[in-house]
Formats: sequence, structure tokens, C-alpha cells
Amino acid sequence: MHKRLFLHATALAICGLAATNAIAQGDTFKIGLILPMTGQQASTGRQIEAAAKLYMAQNGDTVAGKKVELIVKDDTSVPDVTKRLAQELIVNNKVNVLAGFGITPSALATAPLATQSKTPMVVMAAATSSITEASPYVVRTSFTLPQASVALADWVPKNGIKKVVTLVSDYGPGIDAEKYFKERLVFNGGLVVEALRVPLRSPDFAPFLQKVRDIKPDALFVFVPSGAGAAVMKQFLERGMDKAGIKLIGTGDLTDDDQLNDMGDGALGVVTSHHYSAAHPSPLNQKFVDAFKKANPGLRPNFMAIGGYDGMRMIYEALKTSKGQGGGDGLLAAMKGQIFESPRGPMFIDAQTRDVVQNIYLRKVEKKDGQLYNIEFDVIKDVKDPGKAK
Ligand code: VNL
Repeated sequence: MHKRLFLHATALAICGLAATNAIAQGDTFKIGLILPMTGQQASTGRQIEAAAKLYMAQNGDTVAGKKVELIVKDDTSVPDVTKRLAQELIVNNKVNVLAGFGITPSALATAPLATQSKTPMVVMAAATSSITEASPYVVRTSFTLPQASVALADWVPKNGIKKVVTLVSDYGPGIDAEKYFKERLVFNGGLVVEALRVPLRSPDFAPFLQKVRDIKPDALFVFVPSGAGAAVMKQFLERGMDKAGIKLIGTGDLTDDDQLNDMGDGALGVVTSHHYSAAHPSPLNQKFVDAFKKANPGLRPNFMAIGGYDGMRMIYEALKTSKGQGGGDGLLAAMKGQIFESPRGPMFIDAQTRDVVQNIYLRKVEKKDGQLYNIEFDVIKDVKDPGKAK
């Protein structure tokens, strides 16, 4: 009698376990989010993780009957590590989608794995034009440097600036920024008198800025990745370059919302072009910024956060329409062509290029309620990545 009862209980337990496994396998949807959570690009990881978690808190973790699981991995922004983590997430965790990618080399190192495994790869940060061409499974929700740079090169000559020196980080996005800014500026009758490149890792801006001070152009155009802007601003001001009549301009990575408010009043008046400002005056953005700050006290969302937030939205919507059918290809197809209002403004995923089409705003650093913000004063609507035109 006792023995039978025991056997019965064991059989039930085994059945129960098998059933749980079946549910876990079929009804879980896994997102492998690879980000730099430590090291030089840690602010990018912190911003994107916070935004992804906010999106899930606001929209629930059950989509199309599946339980969404977010697996966050720290790649320390070392491309070999990104690649190894992606491999593990694909093979061991059997993720349905890869996401994140703080810097271009990390995205490029991972792209072949996305192709081999037919896993959609949502690039939420990295912004070199060519990344979307590295795999047909890449879809981007951040921006591209050509997109941002061309808009500024149209503004510059109309605003009394003729001679410009460019200063960029010496890798993919910096080289894109330098090239597309210069091409358009020259087309508009302007002049780049010197093009300087600084190393990505532990850059020392001092000798480069000294050189710029000696050349004394009308403006210095800067691209540095998110997190490095404050150091450039500090040294620019310490050298009195603003007082010497050199205007500081750049893509919005320079006046990153993550750091801007701590840069001090010396940053006032700096003009940049970008796709997102925490001060974007739409009700949807106001709601996003308020919710983000409430969930992350002391942190203001920057353009990385918006790439993460919209990336999660794109994944959720793709899962809803594909109902989880058709594997990675089904999911990818449902990402292409998505169009929606983001806190940044309207955005569209071009089905041909898998890249983001969006408004680019011209902004000036101003004080609002005692804090420094990038205040938008002009907009170029629905900008496609100029890097794809050729
Ligand atoms: C990249 C582009 C990285 C823009 C950034 O910050 C950025 C990249 C980390 O493509 O590596 O602001």
C-alpha cells in the first residue's frame, strides 16, 4: 500500500517535471542582451539595460502567450568577449533574439553568428553605417553617424562658419562622421582645414586640442562615443578655446544627456545634431522621461536608452505579429517595415536596409528649469542613412 502510494507520487512528480520543461521550452521567449556593463562604455550598458527593463515593466512579460525572459551579459566592450557571449547565448540558452551591442567592433564581431544561426540581431547602440550590411539578420534601432553628421554640415555654412577642424574617435563611427560631415560641408562651400583622429581606448585629447587652438578654425566638429564627451568639453574650456572664438559643434554624442548636466555652463550654446534629446517636446517623450527617472533615480535617459527602449518595442511587436511562428526568419520579417511613434519622434525600420529612418534635430545646449538640456530648434524629417545611398 505504502509502496504503491510512493510510486504514484513519483510518477506524478516526473510528469510534472516533464510538463514544466515543455512549457519552459515552447512558451519562453528569450532575449540575449549583450552590453558593456563595466569599463569605458559602462554608461551605455547602464542606460540600455534600464530602458529595456522599463519597457518590460510597462508592457508586461507575457507576449503572444509566451513568457519573455531577458538575459543580460556584460561584454566589457571587448569584441572577442561579445562574440563568445553571443555564441553561448545561441547554443546554450537558445535565445530567440540577440540585442544590445554598445560599440561597432562588438556588433561586427557578432554579425556572422547571427547569419549562421538565423538569429535576429537588434543593434540598439552601435552606429557605423555598414553594420546593417554585415548580416541580413541585423536590424538597427539606434542611428547612424552619416545620418547625424550631414544635417549639421547643412547648418554650418548658413551660420557664419567657414573653416572647420574635425576631431573624431579613430574607428568606424568616427570615420563615418568625418567623411560624411566633410563631403557635405565641402559641397556646401565650406572647408575642413584639418582632420584629426584620436584613439578609442583611453584617449588623451590634450595634444589634439592644442593643435586645434593653434589652427584657430571657426569651429571644431567632434565625434566621440557616448561617455567621452565630458572630457572633451572640460579640456576645450580649460584651454579657453571658446574665448578664442572657436565654436564647438558635433553630433549629439558630444552633449550626451547622461553627462550634459554635469558639464557646467561652459557647455551653453554648443550646437549638435542628433535623433534624440531628453528635452524632445512631445507628450510621449515627457511620459518616457518621467517613468525612466522614477525607475532610475538620478539618471536622465540618453540616446542609448532610446535605442534600447525602441528595440524592445520592435521585438515585442514582432513577436505579437509573428505569434512566435517561423523561428528567427519569422521574427525578422515582422521587424522589417515597422513604423511607430517613439519618444524621439516618428521612426520607421526600412524593410530593404533594416536600418532606422528618423528625424534628425538641430539642438543647442540651453538651461531649462536650472538644468542643461539639448533644446531642439530645427528638424530634418525622415532622414535615411546617407551611407546606404551608394
Ligand atoms: C558607437 C557610436 C558607440 C556612437 C557610441 O557610444 C556612440 C559605435 C558608445 O558605433 O561604436 O555614441
